[in-house]
Amino acid sequence: MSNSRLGFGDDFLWGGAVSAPQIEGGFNEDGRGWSPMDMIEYEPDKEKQQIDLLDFYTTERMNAGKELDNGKFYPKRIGIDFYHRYQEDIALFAEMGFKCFRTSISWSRIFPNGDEETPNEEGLQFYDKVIDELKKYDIEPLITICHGEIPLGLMEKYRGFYDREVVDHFMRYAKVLFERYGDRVKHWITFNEQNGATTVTPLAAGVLKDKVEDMQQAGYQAAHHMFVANSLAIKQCRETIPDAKIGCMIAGFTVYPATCNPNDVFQSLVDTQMENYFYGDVMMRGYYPSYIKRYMAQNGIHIEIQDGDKEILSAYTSDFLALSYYCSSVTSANKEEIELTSGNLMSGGKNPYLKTSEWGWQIDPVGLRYVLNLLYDRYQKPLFIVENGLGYDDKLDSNNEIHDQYRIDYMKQHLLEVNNAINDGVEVIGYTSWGPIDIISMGTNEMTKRYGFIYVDQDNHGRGTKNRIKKDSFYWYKKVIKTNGEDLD
Ligand code: BGP
Repeated sequence: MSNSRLGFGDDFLWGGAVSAPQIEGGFNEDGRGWSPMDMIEYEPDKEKQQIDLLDFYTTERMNAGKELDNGKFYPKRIGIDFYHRYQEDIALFAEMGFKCFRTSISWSRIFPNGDEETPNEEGLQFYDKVIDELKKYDIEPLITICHGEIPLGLMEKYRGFYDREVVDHFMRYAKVLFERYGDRVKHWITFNEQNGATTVTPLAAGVLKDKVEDMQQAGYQAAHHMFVANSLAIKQCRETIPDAKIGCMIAGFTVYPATCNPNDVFQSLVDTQMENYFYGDVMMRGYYPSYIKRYMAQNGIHIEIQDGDKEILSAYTSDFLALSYYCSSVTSANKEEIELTSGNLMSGGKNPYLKTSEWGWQIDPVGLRYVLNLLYDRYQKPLFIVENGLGYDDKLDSNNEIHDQYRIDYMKQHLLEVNNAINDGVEVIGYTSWGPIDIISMGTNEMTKRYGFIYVDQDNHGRGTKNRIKKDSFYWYKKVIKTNGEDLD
């Protein structure tokens, strides 16, 4: 590598990231309550397609899922059985030299219905064991408090985060986590991809569709309640664990104008404001930006902001901004004229300069450098890349091996651009690749959308030995970590 390359900092947090509903399984063990993720069934006719997750967010479909033995398969109920195999999996992460491992806590393991006064001790003990196992190998846990699943009980009794009461339930839960794990966990994220609250409200804010009349209105109100919850959690975290860092997280969207027509360029600014900046602005700067107030006024969106909320938002801003990044898109002033392709959380305009993954996500390493610069320029606080990777339908060869050079290429190109961003002056504190071990896909519910350095012998129907097999990328990532990113070949 050239000498002009600054390199990753000595404390750079290399590792991997997963979420509880995609990895754990054990859905009905040790007192766990229902999660909405338990109710999303596998749809075999939708192979290699994004399924419409939002279709599942109705009382009727949630109730249908409660009937056990209804003949349907719900992949997130079994995950990849991390609940019973966490020791083996963490040993493999340690072998790769992980400095950090991001996972979420399943809220309904701790408060099965969400509104109990006291937590479920058995649920707490599971995460004690996971955290202790990580610490045994000096792996820093990075805990997401809520990754796309609030207890189903809170969605049924209330309307998810649309209802203010849920903030109190969230705070009781968060306080329990800080008190229980604060001696060992020094890095926290409040909500996964919080910018989904206004775009995929049922999923990100836990709102059942039949419970609200106007989902857009509900989305903005829920987003506000989640902002308040984020700030109150920061306050609580600072009181309980003064030496911890607590960040917020967004899905990082890079949106290019389809042409250099000034109208397209302006549209890309508007899309960036709505999709990226709005959430970062409130949680990193501590106030509602003017463009969103204008948007809400023009669209008849009225949100209730209680006395004291504005003060809380401005007093407790996040220590770092975490982001996921997978792909970029293009936009235009005439949106109906652009061809769409799928992407993380939502589809976007196709870019003729980019290739796509098998699932249509546009591969754009430079887009990562771009969004890192954009966000750092704006907030001047550390950034943490907590998701990035390539979903690929890996196949075992006749020797039971997987030669995933395509994944190595993808990650190498992205890490070079992270390094370029660092050279640009951006402060990046870590990189946790998405799904270091194959897990259930969030957006397709498939097992065959594999991101891992470790293959899991399990198919879309949950069949297989569940044996773990190291892919070529396993050894590659081990070397990357060992050389602190110096050797990316
Ligand atoms: C993000 C989610 C993750 C993860 C990832 C990849 O939006 O935070 O949970 O799954 O996307 O998406 P998918 O699993 O659909 O490929």
